[in-house]
Amino acid sequence: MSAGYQAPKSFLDNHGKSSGAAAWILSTDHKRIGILYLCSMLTFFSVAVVIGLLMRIELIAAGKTIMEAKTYNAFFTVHGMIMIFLFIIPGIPAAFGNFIMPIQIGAKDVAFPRLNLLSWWLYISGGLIAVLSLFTGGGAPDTGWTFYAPYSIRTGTNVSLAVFAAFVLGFSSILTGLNFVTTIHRMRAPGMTWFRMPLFPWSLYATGWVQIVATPVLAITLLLLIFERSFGVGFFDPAKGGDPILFEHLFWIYSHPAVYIMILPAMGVISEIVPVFARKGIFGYKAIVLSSLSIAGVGYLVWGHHMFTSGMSDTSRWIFSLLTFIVAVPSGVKVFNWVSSLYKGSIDVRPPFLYVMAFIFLFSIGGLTGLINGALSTNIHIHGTYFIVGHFHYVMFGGTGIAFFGALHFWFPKMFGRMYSEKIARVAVALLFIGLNTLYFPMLVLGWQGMPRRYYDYLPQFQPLNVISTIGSWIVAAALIIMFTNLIRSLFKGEKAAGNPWDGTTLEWTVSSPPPHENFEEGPVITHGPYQRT
Ligand code: HEM
Ligand SMILES: [Cu+2]
Repeated sequence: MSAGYQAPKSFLDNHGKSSGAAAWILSTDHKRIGILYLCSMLTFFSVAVVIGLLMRIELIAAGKTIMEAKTYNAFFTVHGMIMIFLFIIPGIPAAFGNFIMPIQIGAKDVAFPRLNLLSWWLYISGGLIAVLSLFTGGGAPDTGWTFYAPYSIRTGTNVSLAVFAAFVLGFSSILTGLNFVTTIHRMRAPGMTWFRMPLFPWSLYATGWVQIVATPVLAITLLLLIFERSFGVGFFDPAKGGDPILFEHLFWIYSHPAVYIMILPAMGVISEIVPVFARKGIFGYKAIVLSSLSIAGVGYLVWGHHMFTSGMSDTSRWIFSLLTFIVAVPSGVKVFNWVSSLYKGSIDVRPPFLYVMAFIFLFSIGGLTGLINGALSTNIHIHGTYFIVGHFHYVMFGGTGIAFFGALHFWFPKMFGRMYSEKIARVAVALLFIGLNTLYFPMLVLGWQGMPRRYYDYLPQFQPLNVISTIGSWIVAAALIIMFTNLIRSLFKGEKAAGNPWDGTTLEWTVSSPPPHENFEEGPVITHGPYQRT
């Protein structure tokens, strides 16, 4: 319900009237905040990609190639921290959720526009603190993004500040979740019942609850770690009677649900693109909604699958393993529904749809290798190897990253009012698909053969596959450069976009591109489901 909503009038709340830098970073307009997030996230992402490329160059040959072992340790830590906390967790909700979701539900803004701006400020502050941690204290942290005790307590590097950065970023995430859950409860247009709501807001709703419920656990864990480092209180340090396994439990009680914060919005994006380009409704709308909700419900119960080799009873091991298999079912349901939606559709293969195809393939490899991790016997064999690195890159980059760039190509005309070259976009996504497989598939094989993760060196027999993987990283880099050049160029030179360039059916396609101040000339009234074509 948007009744009673008053457009803020002050300079602080300037809804997109002025274009100075101050008007941007002080704007409470959800569309501007979405673009702020998008630009800042892509900046951090680019830095982390460069670090990834440097790591891959180090790994092109056995022994020292371009950096010291200690530098490599700092690199995988910083790369992981940026990719997780500054790119993939805020990711789709903060950029596209902010810009698109209020329009999709027929609202003028989110429920708490000022809180929304605060979330971005916390995000930027967290990012800057993380950068500061690289150059202060003992220098860049070298623990891996997981900050496992007891090493994280003893290392001389600046773990405390890095952990504090993650703490601040966690607050940003919680506030975004609160804001979106409230918005979706309170601000839907008249007539938009729950089951007339598009699937992207549904996915953000499920994600919002996970952000609210799980992230405080991370905040507490990180605070305990800071206390431990500052005052030696002895929660996690075995030398003081503490328990390092406790840290792992607390960490994964957040960080497994966090993978749903990463993947649910991605699934939401795919569920929007599929019906538009298949030119028919979505198959199993309610099944998709329920699978999002059940992932958000059961996802808290499987964290132990990260700790099968850390020492726990056989009973808890098989229970965690069983639950892991159960939580895979709803993801399977979604893939089934997307593919069924394409059946007998008159598919229009445009760039956003190519991202969907890439997503379904890459995410399936990520998901199926996840089952190999979830099975007890195989887990023990591949624990701590490159198989894990291959698996999570397939899920995070091949899944969420691809959905992020798919969303960018889907909503770019809406957000910026310009079209990009579809020909160049096709080249970029094809190259990205080839590059990702060349980069990450060898990692699965290397891990299976026993190459451990987080080392700057390896046994000589692992060299050929490592060379292939490094070549893959250059193909990915080329694809990203082509993609961004195409998009940035079209910001200035692209053809003007119509209100509904893809023939979509949800509300964002009923307004101009970019959408007007406060989104709708007249508040919409909803009379049917989101993907109905007449
Ligand atoms: C061009 C793109 C990328 C390249 C070349 C790359 C490469 C690498 C390499 C070489 C490692 C270290 C493996 C090890 O020694 O254990 C690594 C770790 C990691 N990467 Fe990437 N990566 C890329 C993109 C991404 C993306 C998009 C994400 C997530 C969204 C991501 C998340 C991570 C994480 C979480 C780690 C683990 C860090 C740790 O062990 O603490 N990477 N990556
Ligand atoms: Cu997990």
